[in-house]
Amino acid sequence: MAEHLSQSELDYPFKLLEYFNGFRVSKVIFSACELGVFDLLLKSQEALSAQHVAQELGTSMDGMERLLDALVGIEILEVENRDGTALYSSTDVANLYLAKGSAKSLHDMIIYQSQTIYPLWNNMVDAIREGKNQNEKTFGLPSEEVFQAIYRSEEEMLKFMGLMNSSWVLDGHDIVTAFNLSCFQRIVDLGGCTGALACEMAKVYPSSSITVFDLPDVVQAAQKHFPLENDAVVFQTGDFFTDEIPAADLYVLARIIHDWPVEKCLKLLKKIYDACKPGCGILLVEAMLFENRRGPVMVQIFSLNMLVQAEGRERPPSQYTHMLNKTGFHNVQVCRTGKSYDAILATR
Ligand code: SAM
Ligand code: ASE
Repeated sequence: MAEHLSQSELDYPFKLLEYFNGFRVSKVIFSACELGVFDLLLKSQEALSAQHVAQELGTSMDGMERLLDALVGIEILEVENRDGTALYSSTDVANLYLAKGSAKSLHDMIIYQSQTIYPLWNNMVDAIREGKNQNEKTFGLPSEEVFQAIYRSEEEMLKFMGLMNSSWVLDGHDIVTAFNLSCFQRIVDLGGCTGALACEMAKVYPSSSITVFDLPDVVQAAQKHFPLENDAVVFQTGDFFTDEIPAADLYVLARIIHDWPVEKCLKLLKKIYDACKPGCGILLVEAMLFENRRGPVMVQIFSLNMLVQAEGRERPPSQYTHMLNKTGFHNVQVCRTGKSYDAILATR
């Protein structure tokens, strides 16, 4: 919006109007993704007309043309004119991140945002009034347990696992190299889900043994639907609140603490502390707020997502440090990666 910089927002509220439109921009990308537009354009290797795309994907010609034009407008697709016909092709970014099969695909992240997070955010007003998540109202299921709601069907479990899995495509390497973890022989990733982050660890620390610990249904689904390329990673099933946790030199908790209120976090951290020997480590992986909570905007918005979907919140580094110190851990080190997720290492 550089062309509007000189005009006051009071004269004409450009930024405000652009923000209002944000949810529609999201849905343009999500819809194209769900319809398979990016997969078709990647596969075809040549620019296609709206009619061709509509025919291949079984949509109306009129609807598809408007969608493709909007995608060109937001610079996700490119267009050229040949003999009066508009021919659409993908940008490199769309091919790399939006097509389903690509190595860096964010397809599963988009599906979850579009099909689960979008309806939840429809109840944001109630979430703020009540100060609690909207799983029951949004999905019509009576459940007090966050993960009972998130995993309300096999299909939903797989979608959530797809979301979790896809984040580490972008941030995994920065997280596992944020600190030198080579001194830790046995690493356990508590709530490690599909094992995506564990796999990144196995690549960087080939001499460490890595165990992913998660609920039985999750481990079963992970092994069936998200086979790992690295057999250095093994799975163990259990409930980290009620069962014994496996012995380790380093416990990883990625996006675990932000799911829960402080009392449950302290309970879990205490349990880990008791399982630790002196010198053992704990690595927290979270999107951290600035200390004064004035950003990053993405993390402020993630924190609202935790309100609408879970029991937790996003926190600044001092709150993690405080919980760790209160539990008995020390040498707390904070590493901001500059990407979405950051890391905190502490030792017993
Ligand atoms: N660590 C993964 C990541 O960052 O990609 C997944 C984070 S996800 C937000 C939370 C994970 O904790 C899920 O895989 C969930 O199945 C697991 N989980 C939730 N409650 C659990 C419990 N009581 N015991 C073990 N795992 C649990
Ligand atoms: C959780 C992380 C997420 C629990 C529910 C969640 C995310 C979405 N839903 O631990 C990932 C990050 N946040 C967003 C808004 O995408």
